[in-house]
Amino acid sequence: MVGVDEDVLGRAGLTNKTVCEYVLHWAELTGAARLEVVGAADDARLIREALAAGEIVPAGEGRFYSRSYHKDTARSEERTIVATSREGDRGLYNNWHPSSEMKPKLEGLMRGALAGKTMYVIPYLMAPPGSPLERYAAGVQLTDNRTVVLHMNRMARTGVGYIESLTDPETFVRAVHVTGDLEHLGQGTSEDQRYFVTVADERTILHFGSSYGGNALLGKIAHGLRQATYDGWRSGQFLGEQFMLLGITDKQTGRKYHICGGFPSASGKTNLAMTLAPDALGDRYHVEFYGDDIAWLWVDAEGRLRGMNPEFGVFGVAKDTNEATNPTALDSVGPGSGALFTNVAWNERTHEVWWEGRTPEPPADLEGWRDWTGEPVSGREPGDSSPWSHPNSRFTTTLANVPNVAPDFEEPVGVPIDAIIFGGRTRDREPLIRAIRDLAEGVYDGLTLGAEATFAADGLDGKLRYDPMSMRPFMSYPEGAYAAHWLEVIGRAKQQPIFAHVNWFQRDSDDGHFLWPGYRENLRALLWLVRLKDGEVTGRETAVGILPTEEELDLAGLELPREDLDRLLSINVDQWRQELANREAHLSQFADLPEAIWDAHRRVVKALDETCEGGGSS
Ligand code: GTP
Ligand code: SPV
Ligand code: MN
Repeated sequence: MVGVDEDVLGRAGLTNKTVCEYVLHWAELTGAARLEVVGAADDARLIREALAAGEIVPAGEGRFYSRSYHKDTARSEERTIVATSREGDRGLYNNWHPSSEMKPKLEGLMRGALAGKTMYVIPYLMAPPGSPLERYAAGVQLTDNRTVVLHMNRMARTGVGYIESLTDPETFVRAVHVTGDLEHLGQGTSEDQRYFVTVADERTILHFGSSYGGNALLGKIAHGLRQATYDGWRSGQFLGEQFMLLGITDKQTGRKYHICGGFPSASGKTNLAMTLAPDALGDRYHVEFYGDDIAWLWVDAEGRLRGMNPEFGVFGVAKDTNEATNPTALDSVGPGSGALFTNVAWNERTHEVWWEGRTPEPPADLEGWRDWTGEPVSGREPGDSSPWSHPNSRFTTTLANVPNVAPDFEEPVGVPIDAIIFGGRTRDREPLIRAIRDLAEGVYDGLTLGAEATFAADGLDGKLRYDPMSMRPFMSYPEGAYAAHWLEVIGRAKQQPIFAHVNWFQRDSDDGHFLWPGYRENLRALLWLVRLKDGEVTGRETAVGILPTEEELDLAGLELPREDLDRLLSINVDQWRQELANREAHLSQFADLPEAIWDAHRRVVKALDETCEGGGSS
């Protein structure tokens, strides 16, 4: 016998028996006082309730703001676990534990945790309806947190209809979120109570101890990446990757290209995916936005590699978003957008929001401004230069709010993929772009993606580390099998995509300035890549890939110092030799790495050896 009124489910139109049983099981275990089935149709009411309860506050017309607990502002990689019943699923990065150990632990933490509280039931779909991958996309999140529901409504397609229309009523992800008593969870100490567990072989997600981002919105990272990656591997059908996805139309030729690619968290996916062409190239090229954080890739019956964004919204980094860097992002959070801001600075008098880099200087009139912790900035000690907004503060808005969203972004068939790029924050060594035609060398390049970690994960900012395919925090099965699955899935495509490694973050070793202006200018590198693929340019072969020559890169309207351009378009052989030695050690940690990847590695080593004695630039 459970305490809740079970009829609520039927009245909400939820008739799927398996779903109802799952909901009632967790209602009983958590001791929830009430059930409420919610989705996008309830958003306006939930906003009113959240405003009345002070969980969110107004932030301009039709926009809202909330702060998260100050020890709950980013993903915790340490506390994130993939659990299964198969020891063979243990990888280097997936923090594997037996599900027989983790499930009772999480059940213990969640037992009784919702006494007196409402359990919200959110049916959702991580795909456009009708997608060939729909059977992997359905889920039902349970949460005790109304603000989490508001985020889910923006980040995923939500509503009873998505779960009632399932062809196989059993194939939904069970996603349970309990916020926990945030002030007493010992975050970051040896007494840490938080656990973010994906029980991948049971398609069950159990997250305890956060109300923030990917820790709490379970459709996004936990389902859209960790679970999807596991499902894609076990079914042999698809890849789930932390990728942005964009389209470029050449108005002169009428050709449209689709490019997807992985950069680690807070390394530029949202900015690239939403980019506009630089002014000087805008008459010819139009860029369209499909997705900024996740892409699922598969090969269709005709042998074409296709990709789609399973998400419905954007959870974007606020820092440095402004009219110059990302005007489309600003438009997407404009008046009436329904956007939610988290952990930025907020003005209690005017309801404006501000974050570092929004304008060159913070607002001059300090009256009413409170920083992300809720403290008035006017009360700060002189010389206190701590940021007004948290470095991982974010905005949440729907894809449809992005002005250059592709007209076909909801097409269930996805889009054909022409190119796959990898990149990250690398202050030296990596040139602006190097293209790779061979599949194994492309996968090898992804596996050896090395970059500086960012503030999107607690306590890692600036740390140099390998982050395979930008999936290190989201990897759910062993890396060797992951590489083999990549070779297998992409290998099926009749038309192979071109690969490339890009780097917008190379710095001058003396004064530290970025050699490349970045943001909208990044399109220039991508245009060169698709021209290379089409055979319109040839580039320059190096040991680590094909680099653009200066003439091939369209630099119209862009002035760059000569030394910077030379550095951006060349490789330093000595640095690369050192890097290749590191890669050998890195790859050796992966069990069962396909021989094709080792062959690719050896080819690059050999090519570097033959480049020139003693090193220097090439
Ligand atoms: P997640 O949502 O965490 O996965 O991040 P993301 O990869 O989508 O990163 P995002 O585009 O939000 O960028 C993160 C930070 O990098 C922001 O502060 C951007 O302003 C900055 N950034 C993005 N692109 C560039 C660029 O081309 N050059 C420079 N210098 N900074 C950039
Ligand atoms: C990331 O950290 O890569 C994100 C944000 O996309 S979160 O949803 O918090 O994981
Ligand atoms: Mn991300």
